[in-house]
Amino acid sequence: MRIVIKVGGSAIAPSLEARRFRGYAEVIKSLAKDHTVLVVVGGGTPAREYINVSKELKASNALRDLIGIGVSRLNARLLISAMDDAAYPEPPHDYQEANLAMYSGKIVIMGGVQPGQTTDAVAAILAEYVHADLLIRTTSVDGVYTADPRVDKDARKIDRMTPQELLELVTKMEMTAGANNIFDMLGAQIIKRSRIPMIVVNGHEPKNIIDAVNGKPIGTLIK
Ligand code: U5P
Repeated sequence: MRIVIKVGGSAIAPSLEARRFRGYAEVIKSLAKDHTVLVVVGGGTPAREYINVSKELKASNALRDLIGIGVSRLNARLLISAMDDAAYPEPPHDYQEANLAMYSGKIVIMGGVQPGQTTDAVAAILAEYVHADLLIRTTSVDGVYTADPRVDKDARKIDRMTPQELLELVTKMEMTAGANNIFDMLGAQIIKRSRIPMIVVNGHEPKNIIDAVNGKPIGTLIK
């Protein structure tokens, strides 16, 4: 299969620690033995820190987004560092570059590309562009919930939903630089039109990605 993995910043970089990048690198390398794997990495806590300071300094939203993109690319470089020679050495700047890099046979690892979206949209558009069979999104909770489980004790995990239901859920959320949402709206729209199945899993345990690829009932399936 051709698989795009969106590694949530909240899963790989809640703080910057080598062990988390190592954990992801092991799982990604093992998946790449049987599959073509492309990875998009989010910004995590470091991006939120930079974005908060830039907000205090009165940076525009677009500039804050560019700062977020810069940090996601740094996280991509950290993951590349953990991959020995298995990864393409540079995070591509756009989808075309990523597509070409994929044909090198190396694992492509990238961050954000342009203001006004998050790395969720990057992962969805990349998945569409390269005709991926599956998109996996790792996050800091066990899947998609009816509300944020960290603040709402009545939040219920959804095992399976349609792309239209995902779109309706995310349309209610606000979009600001560094926002921590289930999936961004543009990404949800792309998922809907391209009909690529997506599985949202808890990324604190990167092995969940392997279970999801192997069809085990885990996280939330959006199909
Ligand atoms: N970002 C963009 N465009 C992208 C990817 C990321 O503007 O293509 C910015 C957003 O401000 C986002 C932040 O909130 O970088 C960190 O990315 P993420 O972890 O939210 O995906």
